[in-house]
Amino acid sequence: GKDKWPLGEEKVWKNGMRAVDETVEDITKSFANHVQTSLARQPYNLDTLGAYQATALTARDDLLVNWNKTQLHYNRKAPKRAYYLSLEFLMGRTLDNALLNLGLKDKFTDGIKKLGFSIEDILEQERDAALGNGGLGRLAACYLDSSASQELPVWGYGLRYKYGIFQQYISPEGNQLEAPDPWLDNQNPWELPRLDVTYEVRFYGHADRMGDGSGRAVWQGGQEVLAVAYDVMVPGYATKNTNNLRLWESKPKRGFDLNSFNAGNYEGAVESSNSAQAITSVLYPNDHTSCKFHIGKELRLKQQYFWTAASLADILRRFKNLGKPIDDFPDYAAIQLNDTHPTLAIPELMRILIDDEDLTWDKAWGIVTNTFFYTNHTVLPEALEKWPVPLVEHVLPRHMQIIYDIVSYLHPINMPVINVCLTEPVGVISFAFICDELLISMSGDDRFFLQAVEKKFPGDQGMPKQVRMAHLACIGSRKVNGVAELHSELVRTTILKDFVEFEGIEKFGNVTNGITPRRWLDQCNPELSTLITKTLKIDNSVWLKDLYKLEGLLPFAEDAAFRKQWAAIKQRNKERLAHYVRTTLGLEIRTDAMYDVQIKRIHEYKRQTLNILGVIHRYFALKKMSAAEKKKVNRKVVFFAGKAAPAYYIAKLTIRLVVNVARVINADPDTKDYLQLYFLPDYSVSLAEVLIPASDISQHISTAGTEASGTSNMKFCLNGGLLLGTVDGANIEIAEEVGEQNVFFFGHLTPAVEDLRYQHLYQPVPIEQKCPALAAVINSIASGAFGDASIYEPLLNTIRQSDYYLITDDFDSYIAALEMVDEAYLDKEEWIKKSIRTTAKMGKFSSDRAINEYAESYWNLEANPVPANVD
Ligand code: GPU
Repeated sequence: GKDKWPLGEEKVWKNGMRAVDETVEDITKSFANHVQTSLARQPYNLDTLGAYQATALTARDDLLVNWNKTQLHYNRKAPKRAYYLSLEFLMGRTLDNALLNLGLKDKFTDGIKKLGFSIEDILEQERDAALGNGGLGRLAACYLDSSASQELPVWGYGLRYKYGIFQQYISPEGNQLEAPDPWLDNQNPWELPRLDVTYEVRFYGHADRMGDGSGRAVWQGGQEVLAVAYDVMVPGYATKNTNNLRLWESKPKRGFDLNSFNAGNYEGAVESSNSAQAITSVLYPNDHTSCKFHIGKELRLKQQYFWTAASLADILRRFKNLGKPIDDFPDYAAIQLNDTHPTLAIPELMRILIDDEDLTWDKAWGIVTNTFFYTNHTVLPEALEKWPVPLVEHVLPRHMQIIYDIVSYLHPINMPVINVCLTEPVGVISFAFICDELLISMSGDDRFFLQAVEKKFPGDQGMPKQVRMAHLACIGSRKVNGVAELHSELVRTTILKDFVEFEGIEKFGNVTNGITPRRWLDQCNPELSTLITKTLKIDNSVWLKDLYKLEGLLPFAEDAAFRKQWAAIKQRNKERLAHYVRTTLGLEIRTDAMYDVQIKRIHEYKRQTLNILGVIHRYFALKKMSAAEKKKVNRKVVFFAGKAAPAYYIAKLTIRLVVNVARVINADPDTKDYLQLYFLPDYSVSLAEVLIPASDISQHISTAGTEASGTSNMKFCLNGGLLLGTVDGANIEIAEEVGEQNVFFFGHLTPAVEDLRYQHLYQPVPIEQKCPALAAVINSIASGAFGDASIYEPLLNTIRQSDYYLITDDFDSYIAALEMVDEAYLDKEEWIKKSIRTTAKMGKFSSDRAINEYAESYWNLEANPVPANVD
């Protein structure tokens, strides 16, 4: 059978099998061996990068031993598996995390030192794997860590982008500049190419129905592209279980067209090969955008189909190896759709079941709707994915037929999967992606789509019919969930309201997001982790897997000696951040101040504008103070970081304003001892790991009802930073846990938002009258206090005109909340108590809790620990 050793002698095999490096000597031996053979280098000229590579290869061998055991174990037991389909996995660095999860950090540190290197220097050599935009992609990474740590058989499926999220530079004028992120330029030790695991994926061509009433069709012609698997090991914490993340690379099916080549048409010869490679060449940097802002972005649609088709083919192959009847598929596979990006998996599985497996429509639909689960991550209307029907018809003719068939199958309930409104207004006016700009930059392929639109809707200025992916994902899934209580309620009552009515409320649930405490405490804040372990008097592997154990810290809030240690760690984390800023930007920042941090994608709804306007307000208040008055104020350093989508004009202006306000404030001798402002460029997972532990207060100040959950709020609180926020997303649940007295809330509540927006349009009140403090700030910008005023006009106009995100409504209460923060901070001891209590109550926000909810309530999945003796 398949469990037997091949031919030769079992003893010889067993002798040859590698074990996990257990001793410092094993590690140094393996390191030296990799230097000599894998890297082909000499020890005497090994630089730090080389040392990183040898360390990574050594750790990788350990991961692979566990990875192999895990796959063997799963294959033998054949449990139900879950698959997490995400177009983004924002993994960050791997080495430190791998060593901590393996429990080998200390031994590696030791061994590396013996070899003449420092582990800190080596860790700094690694580039982030930045295959994601923000929260959605980082959530996927946390869920992989928790799945492995909870010993759940979960595989991730994504794309192996050659270029991750762009690198951000800030020009001297304060403009964001984008550069490619060639993260694979150094070899990537964390992936395993599986050049033999490939699938063919078709695009275009024609789909002909069989005409026998069966609903079957034959899809032929067009372009065929190869998907090649790359596996990334995902180690669990303090367990052998090591899961897999499979990323697909696109490759031409045939290298190049030899006929064209021989005929001298060299460009033509490689054209189709280039178009195949383009599919996985770059991550789309537009967070929270529907196709409305990349109209006809055919390449994005091709990415989505390429990835879902390859992943489904792989999942089905694995299922078929079990030899079970196809009807049992949902008992062996649960597929989680991370937002609507993988929704094409629904018509794709229908296609396979009907056209290839010859099932009836009813049977196929039954299997599909028991297999998929859909997580929604936003209710912002402009962020809901819609694909124009002519584009889908062109790229995926068979899938368009199936989508139409789904519509008519469900016709009795007449669900609006297809948006038949041709003249839908183009988004929220203040959301300043300029469609025309994007149309100009379209490729040849995209122009085909426009011609098709023109043919179908001659002279029509409006949009063609669109497939609403959230609706398709909803009807094709077993369950739908939002990512925090408030958000899930909004999903039920707004965007999917009709579906709740037709399908029943039971289908619509909530799983509040979580974060992995391994990376977001143990790894990024080692001193705090050590203090917690010492204080709780339990092994860190216990509380890091049961985060509710942090409650044991509560009584220590009353312990002055403990508070002193707690505060000293925060102080050292500030110094670490100051050191980072000194070495990367050459700037000297003070460490005897409150650190106030807002780090996230730049978006109007997240309201970085509110924050910068508040900073300006504080600056002018300081300017008016006497020296004696200033002595009494709280010193503050404000940090911003985050990327703007390259075409998001207003977001880019926001960055420009922050940078120019910083220039003025930091140079003003009247105020610079009391208020400093920094925009840290090129925000990343690794930068977050330095910023978060240093924060006293962080800002999560979205307009109520717009931030689905937020996850950095949880990270700050876990590290003892307090929260300044609106009554939105997971902020609400954080306050429920830590108590309202330990958070700073302000602003209007969700139910008020709609009326306020209506008033802005139909009963506008001048800002001078409505909010004089804000008017003064805006006028200062408009009169050139921070450089050429005309530049900021479009940004200021978003507030002066429709003010869709309620800056004018929330400004006064925001300033009041900032004052409460200052007042609270002046009482140092009380502040530290709040900080300790906050960390102590973060148990709920472990991604272990979240992933277990998915496993139990949705996937029906059980833990499968890999036994010690598996071989
Ligand atoms: N989110 Br939609 C993204 O990061 N990108 C997106 O395109 C969409 C949602 C975020 C939400 O904004 C954030 O509130 C949430 O915590 C996160 O997804 C994970 O659910």
